Amino acid sequence: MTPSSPSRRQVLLGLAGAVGLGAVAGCSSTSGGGARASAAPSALADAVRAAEAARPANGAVRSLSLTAEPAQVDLGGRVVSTWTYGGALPGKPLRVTAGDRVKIAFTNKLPEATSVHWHGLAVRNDMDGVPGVTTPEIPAGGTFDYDFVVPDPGTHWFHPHHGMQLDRGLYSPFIVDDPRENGDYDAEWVLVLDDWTDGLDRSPEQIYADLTKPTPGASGSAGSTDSGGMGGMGMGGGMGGMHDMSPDGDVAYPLHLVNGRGPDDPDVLDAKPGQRVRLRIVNAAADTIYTVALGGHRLTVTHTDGYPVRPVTTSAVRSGRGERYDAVVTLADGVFPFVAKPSGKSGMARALVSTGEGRAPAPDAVPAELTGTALTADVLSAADGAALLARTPDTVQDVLLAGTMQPYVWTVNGTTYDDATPLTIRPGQAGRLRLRNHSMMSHPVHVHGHTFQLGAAGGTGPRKDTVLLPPMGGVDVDLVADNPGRWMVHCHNAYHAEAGMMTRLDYTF
Ligand SMILES: [Cu+2]
Repeated sequence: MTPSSPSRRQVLLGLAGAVGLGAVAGCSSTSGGGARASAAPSALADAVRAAEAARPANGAVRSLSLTAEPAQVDLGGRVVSTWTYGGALPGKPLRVTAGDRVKIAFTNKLPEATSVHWHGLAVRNDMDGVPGVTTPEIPAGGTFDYDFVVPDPGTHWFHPHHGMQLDRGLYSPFIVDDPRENGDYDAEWVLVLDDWTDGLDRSPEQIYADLTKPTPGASGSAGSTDSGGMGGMGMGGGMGGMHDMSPDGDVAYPLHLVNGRGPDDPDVLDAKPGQRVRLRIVNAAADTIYTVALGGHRLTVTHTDGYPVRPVTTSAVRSGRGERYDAVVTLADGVFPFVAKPSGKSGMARALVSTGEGRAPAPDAVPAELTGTALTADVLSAADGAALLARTPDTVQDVLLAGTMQPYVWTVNGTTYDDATPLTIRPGQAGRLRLRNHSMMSHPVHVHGHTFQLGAAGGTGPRKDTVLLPPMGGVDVDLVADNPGRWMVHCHNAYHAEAGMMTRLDYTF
């Protein structure tokens, strides 16, 4: 029941007193430890308050409640005990309008501490839900009142930022409507993808323990993490066969889900032929990249990570963990499989789209749309008005990802999070992060509190908060330091993050 490694927990707890949002969070500053503090607490807290006050608000206040709790869920014929938001899988979507101030009364009914991170929302730093860095962890039985103005329209989601809890059932969509968008479609569906083990096989904590267990005879020693070139490549044999020998994930899951249902008893989405439907596709998986397609249809991708792109029509979309893609589709007459094929892994997840008569395709039917080249974010362009203003970066910093399967250690800039020296930026600066993958595994890099633009600010790349780096791949991303705080920059593979592949972007004053 201890989700985090002792060392990281100690660092995080130590940071709680040291990093300086104490004045906002109501903690008193005590002892330091871990990564260095780089801003006076009061300056940062003042800046966070000022940024919130300047955030465009529409005056509406939405009071919501949210509970994390153990529950039994039906995965489509298989009932398991897991942890959920509100007893549902996925948790019921939260839906608000950009500019709303939301007050979310959160109750933790889990048997251990947790937190809620609002993935994709550039909220005030002290509501970002990273225990010990931005927000206190919420103990078992505890409550916390989240309170922030929602800045970013689009398809987002929320999940814990605590140990391996994300790989249980703790995830929900967070849909933010754009009052300026007229919505040229008849209906919309949220499709949440997930890789599932809890209650069917090992727990996420056991998987993590197995991954990090020293393997007799393995080459390398703990801490030698810069040999990244061979990291993860074909080294699964010693891991009890759990590794799929693929660069796209470390864990073989017994089940893959769309909207909490396995392929044998899928979610059925009803519509009428000819209707235009907006699909909001959220990859909530801890370790799995999915390629998604709707049999018999082509998808017109309109957004990624909540931001509009110039529409591109494609047969399939490849989505890394944490990414979101919105697509519009005009539905034909019949019953069609919406399939999410896990990259490099066996099995598949699906939902059914039903607009009329017809027999449901077999659970293992693979739509022809999945066999072609799937769209990835790098081919998308920001829609008009969605790009950052062109600026020469004031600061350019490297984010080098490396690591190995044996030992199971994943690093940013040569260290695990315990020893990280944060990236830094000053308020108002334009920053460029040179994301470089020096390993043979893919990594989805997620930046909290900001959306970056792929390529250069003012260029054609899409705005995103999570970008999937292929093995040995890289991309430059630009962002604007308009949301002061201490922000996580990390791999959104939950196992890699837990094994150290995290750093921070700290504002300095
Ligand atoms: Cu990773």
